[in-house]
Amino acid sequence: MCRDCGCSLGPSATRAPLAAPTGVAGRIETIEVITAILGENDRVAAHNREHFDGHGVLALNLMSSPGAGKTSLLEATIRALGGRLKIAVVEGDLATENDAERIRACGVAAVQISTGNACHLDATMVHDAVHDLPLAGLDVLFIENVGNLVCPASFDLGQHRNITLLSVPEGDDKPAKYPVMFRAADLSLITKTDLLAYITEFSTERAHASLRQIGYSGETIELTSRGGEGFEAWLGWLDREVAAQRDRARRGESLRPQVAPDGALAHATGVRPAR
Ligand SMILES: Nc1nc2c(ncn2[C@@H]2O[C@H](COP(=O)(O)OP(=O)(O)OP(=O)(O)O)[C@@H](O)[C@H]2O)c(=O)[nH]1
Ligand SMILES: [Mg+2]
Ligand SMILES: [Zn+2]
Ligand SMILES: [Zn+2]
Ligand SMILES: [Zn+2]
Repeated sequence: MCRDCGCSLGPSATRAPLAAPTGVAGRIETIEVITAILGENDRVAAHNREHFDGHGVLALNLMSSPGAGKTSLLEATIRALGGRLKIAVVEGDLATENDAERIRACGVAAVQISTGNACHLDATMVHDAVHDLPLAGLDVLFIENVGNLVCPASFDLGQHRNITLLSVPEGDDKPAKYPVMFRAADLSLITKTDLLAYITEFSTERAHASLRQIGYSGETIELTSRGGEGFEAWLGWLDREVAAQRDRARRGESLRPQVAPDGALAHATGVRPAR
């Protein structure tokens, strides 16, 4: 990605250590540190997005709780597209190379980020992962975030769109319980709908109502990674977004997704932002 940009952001060069001092002065100091980190994160995210825009690549951030079906969706999407769109994937997990290996087994380039104990991806991790990735000719870069229904929504990675998955076994009340992540979504996917026949407590009507209740007004698609009508609707969304990104790139425009930075503050300090 950064071959000709004179990038000086070497691996993890921008990550400041996170101190955790105590007391009021310590809290204020911690908030200042977090605010600086978020500012730095936004700068690196903008750098990533400039590269994506420069090549007309659509970058999508997939978020959900662990196991909601992000990697399965990607595997099924790659197979269904049959090479029609050129895809690369960044995988985020605390540990293992499992998801990247699953994607590579489908014939697509994948870079695994192992975050260690970090429960979300940040822009520097994504930058380091794609620094050497050739973007020319790529249509879509999927970034599969760490399975976590809370703080991934608080960090801009350089993506254009956020996609949040809600799987049937999780229950239809999850948007109401975890509103930050669902509110930040441009597209919500209700996944594993093949299980509706067995998990009869899940009501898709209640899931839609739960999304409306938190003020979500984006599109929602019900699907299973086993294929079918909903899956076709998802592929249609993807095609429209790829075309829209190419148009934006031609016009020299960009698109920043919704980010909820307050969540990062609360996450790292225990301090709730004032309402
Ligand atoms: N029945 C059914 N099972 C699914 C579907 N999608 C995924 N699964 C299963 O759900 C489990 C988790 O799927 P993954 O795709 O690994 O989920 P993930 O969100 O990538 O998980 P993490 O990366 O660990 O957060 C696997 O056993 C999948 O086979 C689906 O549409 N229907
Ligand atoms: Mg996964
Ligand atoms: Zn770089
Ligand atoms: Zn660069
Ligand atoms: Zn986190």
